[in-house]
Amino acid sequence: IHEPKYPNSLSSLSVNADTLQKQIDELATFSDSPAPSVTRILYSEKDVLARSYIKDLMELSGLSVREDAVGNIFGRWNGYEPELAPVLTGSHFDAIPYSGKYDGVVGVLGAIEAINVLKRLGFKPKRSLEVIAFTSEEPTRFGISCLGSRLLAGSVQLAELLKKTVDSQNISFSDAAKSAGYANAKGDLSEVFLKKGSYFAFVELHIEQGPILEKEGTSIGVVTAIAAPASIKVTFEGNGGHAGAALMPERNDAGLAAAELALAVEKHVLDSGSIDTVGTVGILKLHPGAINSIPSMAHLEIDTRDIDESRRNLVIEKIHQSALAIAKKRKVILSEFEIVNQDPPALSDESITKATELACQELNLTHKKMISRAYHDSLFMARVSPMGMIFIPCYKGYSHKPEEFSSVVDIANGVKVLALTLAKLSLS
Ligand code: HGY
Ligand code: MN
Ligand code: MN
Ligand code: MN
Repeated sequence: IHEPKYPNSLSSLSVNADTLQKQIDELATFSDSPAPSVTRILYSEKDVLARSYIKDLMELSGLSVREDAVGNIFGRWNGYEPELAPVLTGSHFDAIPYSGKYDGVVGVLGAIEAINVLKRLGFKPKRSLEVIAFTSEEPTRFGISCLGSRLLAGSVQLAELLKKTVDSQNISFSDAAKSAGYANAKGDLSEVFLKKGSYFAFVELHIEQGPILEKEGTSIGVVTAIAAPASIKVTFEGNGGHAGAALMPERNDAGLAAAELALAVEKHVLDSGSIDTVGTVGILKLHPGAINSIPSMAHLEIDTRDIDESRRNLVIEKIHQSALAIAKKRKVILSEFEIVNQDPPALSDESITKATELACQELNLTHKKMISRAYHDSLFMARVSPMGMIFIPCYKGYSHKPEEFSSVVDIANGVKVLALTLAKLSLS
């Protein structure tokens, strides 16, 4: 009865762009910082509101909704061969402090709209199509990036770590999860793990977060690989003391050790000789944090990435050597040097990039292959499923700040390409 039927009336493929924009704007109001900035932290009240908003939209689109123990949200449209591995698409909806409203969100709300597009066309999926909204792609609350997708990818290490992880207010991961309605997140998180082969394909729609597509006037980026991210926590401890009375030769200022290490990070990154190596000290905290007290403790968090994993690892090694040398020279204690994550890069699967390129051709949209310098849940989904990503242009490449912006036309293009990519994969 069911003939595999690829949408052939492409001209009638319509995205409800205004509605989608309204949804993006509405989701942005669930924020702990004032507009135009967005701050939405894992398991906060605003995060919970965003979750119900997304689940409601999934249900309105006729998807059957379920959540796993940490709150990854799935919405499923059953195919006519429901025993086949489904095609999954989605992104995240948490937002780092004072960021924008498009990062992640475009790939969640856009995925639901892609399903709507296909339904309006009368498309019938062979493989089931599923939308996912991932839990905590951003590392803001517990210092762990891609928390939901890392677990889906079967990270035993993370499942163990989360049993003892606390946030900066000393709230445990399981208590935070419980407060958001995920009481099962206290036990064995291995139930979140996906078996390899659970999904036929995973596709993520996302803003580029870089300037290339906009600058070149290209509509779609077809991602071929995702750069390798790593993050490191460092703490120096000294004696502290009175900012007036303690003479300079007597001091071992933990804050100055941190300042020196921050500059060393920049130096080691620049010394790699490649423009693809980047490093950032995005967190630098001094204790006790008083103008007239010598810092007795300094805490840094370092983010470093590269498309070349071994080159990035060399930078990490050099940062470690510098931390040891600075501690020795400044007579402070290096009480913590913890590599929180040191992830390899991921490659897209050719079957998915091909489907996306074909979709662009059919839609007459200009496109180019590119790498992703930002990381995404796709980095981890690639471990359990063939993976692909679709990028759309964003204003000046701005991201992780309130000025982040993608036009409604670019978003609609992304949704169309996603819809056709899903259709192709569903029928294969
Ligand atoms: O930091 C990243 O690359 C991502 O936006 N979370
Ligand atoms: Mn982000
Ligand atoms: Mn993102
Ligand atoms: Mn005093």
